[in-house]
Amino acid sequence: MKALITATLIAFSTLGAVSAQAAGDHGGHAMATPANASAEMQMVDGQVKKVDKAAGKVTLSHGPLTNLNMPAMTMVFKVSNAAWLDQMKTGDKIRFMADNVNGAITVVHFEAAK
Ligand SMILES: [Cu+2]
Repeated sequence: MKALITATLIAFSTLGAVSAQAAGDHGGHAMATPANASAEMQMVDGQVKKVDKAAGKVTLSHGPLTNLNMPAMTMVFKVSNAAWLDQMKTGDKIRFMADNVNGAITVVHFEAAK
């Protein structure tokens, strides 16, 4: 019993230390990290690599996603609106916003690039 209580206390005190860690150290410009990261969500360029309508997912090569602290890369996203998958095909250039929705990186805004 005593051991269980101790373990719980350690778990709680560790949590605080982890969430205090702020990432986003991008050289030159000093950028404050707001508590609500979605406040700085912005449109990002992407290119469609693969559309998986059955899974409701799309593979995009994307530029840096500053709100998610993610560098440019190619990865799989969920989409918040499955109808967007009908408007995407491999090779398309798009503009989009992504956010972390319940632990899944999700395209939350999409438009075709002009
Ligand atoms: Cu990524």
